[in-house]
Formats: sequence, C-alpha cells, structure tokens
Amino acid sequence: MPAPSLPQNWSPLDEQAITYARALAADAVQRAGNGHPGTAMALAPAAYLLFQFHLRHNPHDPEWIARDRFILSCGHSSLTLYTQLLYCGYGLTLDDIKSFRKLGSKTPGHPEFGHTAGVETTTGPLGQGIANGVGMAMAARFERGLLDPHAPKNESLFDHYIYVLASDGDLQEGVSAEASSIAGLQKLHNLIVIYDDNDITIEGDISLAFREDVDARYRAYGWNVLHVATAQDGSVDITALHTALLTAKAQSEKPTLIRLKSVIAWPAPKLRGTSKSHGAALGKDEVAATKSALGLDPEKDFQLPNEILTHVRKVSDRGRGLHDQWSTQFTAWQQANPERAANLHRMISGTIDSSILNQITADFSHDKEISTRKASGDTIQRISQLLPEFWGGSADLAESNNTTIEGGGDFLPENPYGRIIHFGIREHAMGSLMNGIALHGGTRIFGGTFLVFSDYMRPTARLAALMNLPVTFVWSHDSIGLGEDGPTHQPIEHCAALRAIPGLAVIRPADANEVAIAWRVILASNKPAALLLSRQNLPVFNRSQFSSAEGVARGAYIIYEPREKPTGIIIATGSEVSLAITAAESAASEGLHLRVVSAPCIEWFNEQPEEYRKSVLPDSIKVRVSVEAGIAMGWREFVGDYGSILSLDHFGASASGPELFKEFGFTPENILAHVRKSITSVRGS
Ligand SMILES: Cc1ncc(C[n+]2csc(CCOP(=O)(O)OP(=O)(O)O)c2C)c(N)n1
Ligand SMILES: [Mg+2]
Repeated sequence: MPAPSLPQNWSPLDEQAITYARALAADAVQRAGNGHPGTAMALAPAAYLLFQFHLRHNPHDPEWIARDRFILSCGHSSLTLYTQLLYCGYGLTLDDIKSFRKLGSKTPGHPEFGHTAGVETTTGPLGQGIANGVGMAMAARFERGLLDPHAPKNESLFDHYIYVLASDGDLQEGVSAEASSIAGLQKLHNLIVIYDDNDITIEGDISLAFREDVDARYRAYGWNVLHVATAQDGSVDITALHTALLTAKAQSEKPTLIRLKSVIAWPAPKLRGTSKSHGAALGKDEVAATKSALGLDPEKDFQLPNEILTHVRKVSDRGRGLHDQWSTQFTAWQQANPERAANLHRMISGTIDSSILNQITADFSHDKEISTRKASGDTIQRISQLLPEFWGGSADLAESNNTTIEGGGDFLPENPYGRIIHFGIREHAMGSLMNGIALHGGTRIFGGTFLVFSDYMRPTARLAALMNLPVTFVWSHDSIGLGEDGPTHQPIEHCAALRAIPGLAVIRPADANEVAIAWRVILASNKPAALLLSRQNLPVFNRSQFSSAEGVARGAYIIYEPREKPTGIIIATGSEVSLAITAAESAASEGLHLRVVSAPCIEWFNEQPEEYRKSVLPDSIKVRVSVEAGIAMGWREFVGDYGSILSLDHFGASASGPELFKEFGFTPENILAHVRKSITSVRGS
C-alpha cells in the first residue's frame, strides 16, 4: 500500500462540495416525498473522490471510448450518481435534482441508461450492476485484443477501468456471486468494486440475513480485498479510500473489492446508522438538523454556492484535456493501424455495412434435414469470419447450443483475447455479463443455454430490452421436441413469457434458412433478440417451391399458398411450420385451400405496415389455426374469435420428440381437425 494521503490538489473546497452533496441528497428526497437519502448522504465522499480524482472521463463527451466506466450497482442510491453528474457537468442542473423522481425528469428514481448522460447502465435490481461491471471489464480486454493486443498491461490507449459502487444487497444477490467468481477466474484487474459495507439493509441490521465472511469469499474467488474503516467522526475516510483506490489500480492480476465501512445517513443526528434512512425522506426537522451538523444553513434547501459549482466543474476541463491528449495518440494509432481503425469505426457505429451483411445468406440445401441449432452454429461460424468483434459462448452447453466459434480460442487469462467465453453454469450472470459487454460497446455478444433455462436469465433479458441493448440470446432445445429429458427441460410457457417482454425480438425459425436470415436481421437491427432453436432435425424447405426465407425480416410471411384462393390460414412457428405445410398440402384433396404463414417473430411482424400485415392475414379469411408447441397465450389475437389454437397448455413428458408431438396432437391430421373446428365456428357465427 502507498503511504496514506489525500489526492494531490485536494482543497477545503472539495470538503465543502461533499458537504453540499450530502445536503442535496437529503433535500431531493424530502422534496420528492420518497426516495433513498441515507446511502447517498453517506457515500457522497466516495463518489466525489471517484468522479473528481480517479475516473478518467470527459463530461463533454460521455461516449468517449477510452473512458473509465462507473456503475452505481445500488441504483436505489441514485442521488449518489446524480449529484456527481451535476458537479461534473454532464448536463444535469440543480433544477433536475429538484425534480428528482418526477415524470419526465432526467433524475428518475433509479438511474436509467440512455435517459441521463453519464449513466452507464440501468440499475435498481440489486446484483445486476456489479455483474454488468464484470461484463464491461471483459469487453474492455477483448476490445483491446482487437485494437492494440501487443501493448503492455495498462499501457494501451484503449485500457480503462471499471468502477462499481455496490451495497449489501448487491453482494447478497446470487448473480453477483456468479459474476464475481468469473471475474476472479478471469483475473480482471481492470475491475474495482467499492462495497458499501454499512451493516444495514431495509429490514435492519445486516446480521438478520448476512453473516458470511465476505473477505474469505472474495479471496476464494481470486480477488484482492482491501479494507477502509470509517474516519474517527464516522464519515468516509477519504484518505484511506484514495489510498485503497491507488492500490487497486496498481494491481495487475486481480479484480479488487474495497470494503468501505460507512454509516448510512451520516451525519443525520437521529437517523444515521438506521435502516429508517434507507428508503424514506428523513423529515423536515431531521433534514434541518443534518444541515446544522454539516455547518450549513438549516433553513435553506438545495444550496450550492457558485464558488463550489465553479470549483467542481473544473473536472470537465481536466477531462477535456485528457481526452485531447488521448486523441493525439489515437490519431497516430489510426494512421499506423488502418485496418483496425476501420473495424473500430464499424464497432462504434453499431451499423454493419450491407456488403458484409449480404454475405449471410440463406444457402442451406434442402437435401438434408438439419436442426435449427446446428444451422445457427454454422451461421455463427460465417459471421465470426466476417466480424472480428463477434464473440460469445454458453453456460456450459456450447456443444448443445452450437455456440462455439471454431478456432476462436478460449477467453481466459492465459489467452486474454479468445473469442469463446465459458460462462460456466451461471446463466443469470451470463445474461448480466452480456448486458455489460453490450453496454461497454464495441463488440457483438451472444450467449446460449437451453430455452427452459431462460427463466434463470429472465431479469437480464428484461434489462436488455429496457436498455435496448444489442445482445443475442441463443436458446436451443425449444420445445417438447427435445424429447427424453422430459418436462424439466421442455419449455412450454417460455415463448409466450418472453414475448411478453416489451422490445425483445423472440425469433423461432422454421428451418435452417430462416435461421441464417434471422441472424442477419438481428445483426442489422442492433437490438435485443432471442433465437429459439430446435434440438431435433427439421426439413429445410425447398425455396423454389416455397417462398423465400427473406420473409423472416418481416416477422411473418406466407410460406405456402394453395393453388386456389385461400379459404383458411394456418399460422405456425418453428418446428411446427413443416407440419402445417404437410397439413395444407393434404387438405387440397378435401377441397380445403389453406395458406400457411410462417411466423418466426411476432415482434417484427407487428412492426410491419398494416397493409403488409393485412395481406398476410386478411380480415376476410376467418378460418384460422395457430400451431405452436407451447401455451396458447397470445395466439387469439392472430386467429380471431373463430379461429382455433393448437397449443400445449400443460407440462410435457419424458419420451422421444416424435412420440410427444403425436401424443400432444402436433400432427398434420390434428391441425386439419382444428381447421374444421374453425370452419364450424365461422359457419355458426
Ligand atoms: C433484486 C432486488 N431485490 C430487492 C430490491 C429492493 N431493495 C432495494 S434496496 C434493498 C436493500 C437495501 O440494502 P443495501 O443493499 O445494503 O442498501 P443500503 O440500504 O445500505 O443502501 C432492497 C431489498 C431491489 N432493488 N432489487
Ligand atoms: Mg447496506
């Protein structure tokens, strides 16, 4: 450890700035009537020290690629971040702090990515932020491998740190354990977590629910653990924290956990150190008493003297200076590395040139049956040749999910730039890491497991959607078709449950060529997407006989049209599309003229112009049947009042896939029985 010291240039104005930040937190919650004052008051010195003296950032350009990232994992303490963003000049004003938690404000209850400049990720669900941080630290390493692989550690112009401020709740959540385990294994020395060890959660003292040896646990993960006790008066010991941060940055082998002792709501005379100050306004009197304790005027709210604001805003000039220096180096790097620079340009822009995308083609031959998971694996190989920034892996099911990049190399400390991530059997962390990687930017990430275990990732899929992140979930073994593993492994409600997440494209391709096009659309869209893939082999449609797989881009399309004007429509997804086509083909002999619509992605279909949607599903055709080996939820909207839904509204069973399809009525014959049922309904109407 270096000798304890305050940062160079630390001045009394810095002390005062912290004092005002504490009071602003108390005032903002008091004015809003609700919120979380205690932690923001207590952590103001820690956040101030980071934003003013440690983070390499430029508030004039929150997107600067080489910036250090800061994550407030304990998102409930959002004022911890908002006051620093105000101080640094990220565009927040005192009025924004006054409108904390109000409709349309830039200061919502929890920090929201994409809503407030300087917020690197949406936090609130505890545990996610720290896991996002692990993902960001991995992305930083992988990105440097693409851009500047030979620079010594910490000497590349692309090197940067990921700082996380986390609370007890973050460390109690299982996802942080999964993610921290990965961080230790990966030796992410660029990750520094400050753990606000305040002994308090909502229900009271930490001993009610958390008695483990956190040091031993984190050391066992392979972390460097440092301690910072409170200062004598109970406030955060800035000198000790500064020293710990320097020590953490000097670390080149391990992530660091700094256990920072703090007193929640310090220095509120009555409520400090109590759980009452966690999630409620302190009350007028206590706020006034706190201000008196801080040496501020107890009568005045939202105090921030110009002298203080001017002082703290200087950080943005320093940031601009750092950025300018960096830009000079960057220009030289671009000149010396034109190919890498061109890649970087694409990586940052989030758009992939059509000349690249168009090389992802629907050229699977119809001679041979192939599972959609295998088709996805083949497509992944093709994409990985086109895009060096494309990487990913699986939660120990790479062989099953077909998520390996051949020759990509394992991403490990001994092979730091490998393209294949072994997330281990840690689905929840995998999702959070994927989000962190996407948030970091620069690379394109995918991750796989069985669809049934998407339940273990659901919070992360929701957050990916909320933040509109370009992550691709590869979920194979998508139905009872997986067979003998039985009901524990057979997704039933998952398609519907995932479709319920706003903004997540859920894609269940019908054949190999639909898979290829789906991947292309996903890459072009730069948005969250989930691929639901079959374990079992499926026929590859002869596209000279059926319409082109390019229809996938429209979400649903007419794949089979009868010779005569259709009088009924079968709408199906994934492995059930071929059954629907067989049914429609055989129905012609009965005088039934049935159109088949392949509907791989309801979300994309709903985005189409009405004219297109009506051309696929015309109002005039009331005879409709939906076919999906999952629950009925969602299909009534497409089949209408007279339609019939062929679904599976109970759990599966252990038997072969073909047997189960038969047993549960997923056969061409039963599809036609449903068509007749719909005809009867229409006639009776
Ligand atoms: C996943 C999740 N569960 C529950 C909550 C609700 N919640 C918000 S803060 C909190 C715990 C507060 O304790 P701690 O994390 O130590 O924060 P502190 O009060 O010390 O700021 C809980 C349970 C949440 N935000 N996320
Ligand atoms: Mg706590």
